[in-house]
Amino acid sequence: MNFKITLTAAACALALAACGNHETPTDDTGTSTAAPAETTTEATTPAPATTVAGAMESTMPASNASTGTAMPAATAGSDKPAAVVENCSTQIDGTDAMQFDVGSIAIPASCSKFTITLKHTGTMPVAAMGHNVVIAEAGDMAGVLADGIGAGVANDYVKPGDARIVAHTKLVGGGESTTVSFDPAKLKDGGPYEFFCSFPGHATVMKGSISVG
Ligand SMILES: [Cu+2]
Repeated sequence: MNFKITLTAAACALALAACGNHETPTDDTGTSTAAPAETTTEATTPAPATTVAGAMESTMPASNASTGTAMPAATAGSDKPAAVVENCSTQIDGTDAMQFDVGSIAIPASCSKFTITLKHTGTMPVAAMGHNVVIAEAGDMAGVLADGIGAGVANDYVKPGDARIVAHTKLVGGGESTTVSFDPAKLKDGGPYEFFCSFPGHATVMKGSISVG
C-alpha cells in the first residue's frame, strides 16, 4: 500500500514537474519569439509596400494628366489659330512639346513672294526636338517624310533635291530661328498643300494647311 502511494505520488510529482518544466519554457519562448517576429515583419514589409504603391499612384495620375492635356492639343491641329500674315510673311513657333502654334497659313493672292520664319521657342537640342517647316502637297506628305527620314538629320530630314517639296526651312533646335522664302505661285497648281515638320514622328501633330487666296 505504502509503496504504491509513494510510486504514484512520485509519478505525479515527476509528471507535474515534467509538465511544468516543459510548459513554462515553451510558453516563454513561444510568446517571446513570436511577438518580435510579428512586429518586425509587419513593420518592415507592409510599410515600404504602401509607400512604393503610394509613390506610383502619385506619379501615375500626374503622367496621365499631362498626356491627357497634351493629346487634345496635339490632335487639334485644325483647331489651332490661323497664322498671322503681315507683309507677305508670317512666323510659326515650334515648341519642346512637339507643337506648332498655328494650324493654317493663308497667303494673300497679291504676294509675289512669301516668307515663313520658324522660331523654336523651346530649349531642347535639335537632335532630340528639332523642327523645320516643309511644304508639299498633302498627297506627297508620306513619301516626303519617308525619304526625309532616309536623308537623316545631316540633311535636315529632307531628301536633297526632292521635287515634291515646294519649300522648306532648315532644322532648328531650342532658341533658334530660321527663315524660308518662296514663290506662292508654286501652290496654285494641284493641292491641297500642307506645311509640316519632317523630324521623324513630328508630322502626325506638327502640320497644317497652307493655301493662296
Ligand atoms: Cu518637329
